[in-house]
Amino acid sequence: DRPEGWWKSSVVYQIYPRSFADSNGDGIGDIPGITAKVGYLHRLGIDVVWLSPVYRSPMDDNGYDISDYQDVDPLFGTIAELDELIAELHSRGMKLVMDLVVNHTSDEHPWFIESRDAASPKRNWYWWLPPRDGFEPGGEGAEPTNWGSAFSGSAWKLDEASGEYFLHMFSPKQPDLNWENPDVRHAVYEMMNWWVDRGVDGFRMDVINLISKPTWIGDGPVGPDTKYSSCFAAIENGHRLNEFLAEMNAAVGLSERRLITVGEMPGSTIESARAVTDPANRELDMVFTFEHVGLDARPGGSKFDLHPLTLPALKQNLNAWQVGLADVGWNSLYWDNHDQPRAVSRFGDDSPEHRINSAKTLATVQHMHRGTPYVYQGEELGMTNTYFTHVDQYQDIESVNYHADAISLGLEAETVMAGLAAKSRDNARTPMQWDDSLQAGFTDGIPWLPVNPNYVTINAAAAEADPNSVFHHFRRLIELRRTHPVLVEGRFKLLLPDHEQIWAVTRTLGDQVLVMVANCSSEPTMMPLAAVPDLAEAQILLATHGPATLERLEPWESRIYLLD
Ligand code: TEU
Ligand code: CA
Repeated sequence: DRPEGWWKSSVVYQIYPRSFADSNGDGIGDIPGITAKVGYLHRLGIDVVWLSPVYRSPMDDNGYDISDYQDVDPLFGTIAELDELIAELHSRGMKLVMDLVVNHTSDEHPWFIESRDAASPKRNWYWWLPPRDGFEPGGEGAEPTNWGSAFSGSAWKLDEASGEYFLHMFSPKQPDLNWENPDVRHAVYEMMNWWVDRGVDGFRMDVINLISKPTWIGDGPVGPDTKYSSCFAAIENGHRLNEFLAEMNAAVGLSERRLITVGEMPGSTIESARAVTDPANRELDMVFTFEHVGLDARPGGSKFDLHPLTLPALKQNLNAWQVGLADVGWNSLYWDNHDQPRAVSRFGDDSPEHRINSAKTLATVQHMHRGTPYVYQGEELGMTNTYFTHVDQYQDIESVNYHADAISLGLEAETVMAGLAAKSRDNARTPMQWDDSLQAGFTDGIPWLPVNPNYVTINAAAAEADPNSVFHHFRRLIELRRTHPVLVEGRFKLLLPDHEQIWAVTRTLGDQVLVMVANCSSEPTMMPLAAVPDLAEAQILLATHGPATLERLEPWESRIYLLD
């Protein structure tokens, strides 16, 4: 029961299994824990669950390093328990999207273990290169190129036995697969079909625009505060990407079987996204762009190198993607995921005075754009960043490695810690806050990452009981999507593009017009009435504040008006 384009009107909820719900007291979330919470997701109105990896993994990158694509890691449960989760979701008309991580495997995957043997037929399933000309294996600067990994250090690791280096854009325990090899591609498609046959409704594809490597492999320009060049810049959006995606679509019947697909594409542009999401090309349904989540980092620098974000820059970037994909393809809409800091802390104001209204207003802004909204676990509660104060509190490989690297490069400790506090992925990975009992009801053991102390007031139980909570605001937005097709299909228009506080947009379908006015600042502001349609006769569909005068907007006040 997946009608054509069903995913355009769906709302997707991302679960990071390690931090969602622990059923057996080991302090790590698991699949039975998720199954027990499907009712909660159903009450929120969620259509699709995107499940971050639960496959067998050494957990070097919390499951994004896979050693068996067709088995569930015992930490998360069993294949049978995953089948139960799929059945539970399907019984409620909900769907499951698995996380497809096929740019790289774990170095403990049998494929890579075999590939280490230079004489094995699987040698060219990965990217192996000899030391740079004139260098001995292991010598300083002997790596084949000056590419740096996303998790610090070189993107090449020497394998002593064969005296050659292998490519790893992420951790050394995440060797990149060689997609030039048709045997690799067919093994991936076979695995995907196996999952679709088990009832999976689609895939979120991890860094899928990195799979096509360049024919010429050489040094790139070195960025600030590092001695490496960006491997992403050298590799992303490779020349065979569209060919591989079309081949995958045909081999797995992605379009034919109306599966939902979203490609995570660091460095994707509107142009590359148009090619990938144009239905005529039968590649993917939508992509995750990184442009809007890159605006608050120094251009060309690391994500931890903070840069002030202005509202016009944010509005205009999202607008460019609305305009760019208005006539072809489709947008994904997200503020948050397991790699990003918490939206209300980053784009809103998580102070006690403004947290709830800014979380609601960010949700309204997201849902008023044209595309499929993605809600990250806890975003519907207005969960905040975790504000760790010592580097030892961090668990994320990216954060721990960055700290060591930055300090060794001589960056000031407090600058580095401020960067981590603002951007560490652990901000999104503290356990889901279910209620005000010990450990927020996440576990009756010791959680793998500390629960945010604000769980006492910020938790699902309190939210569901409070009709004015962020949870019910999300629920109403999701409900509106069902009752008002204009919210799904309506043509998007940004108003007041340069206003520093107000985010105003319209959505138009036939003679129906939705108008959103949002004060995305912590100061009150006056609404230039001439800039919006006449709202005197309009009906308010959803608002953060009570009855108000048209032209005044309180801090983080937003309203959705219906004109028809
Ligand atoms: O993330 C891809 C990616 O680009 C992130 O590493 C991002 O650049 C970085 O975290 C800053 O936001 C995907 C997964 O979502 C991430 O969890 C994995 O660590 C990574 O790929 C490797 O699989
Ligand atoms: Ca557990």
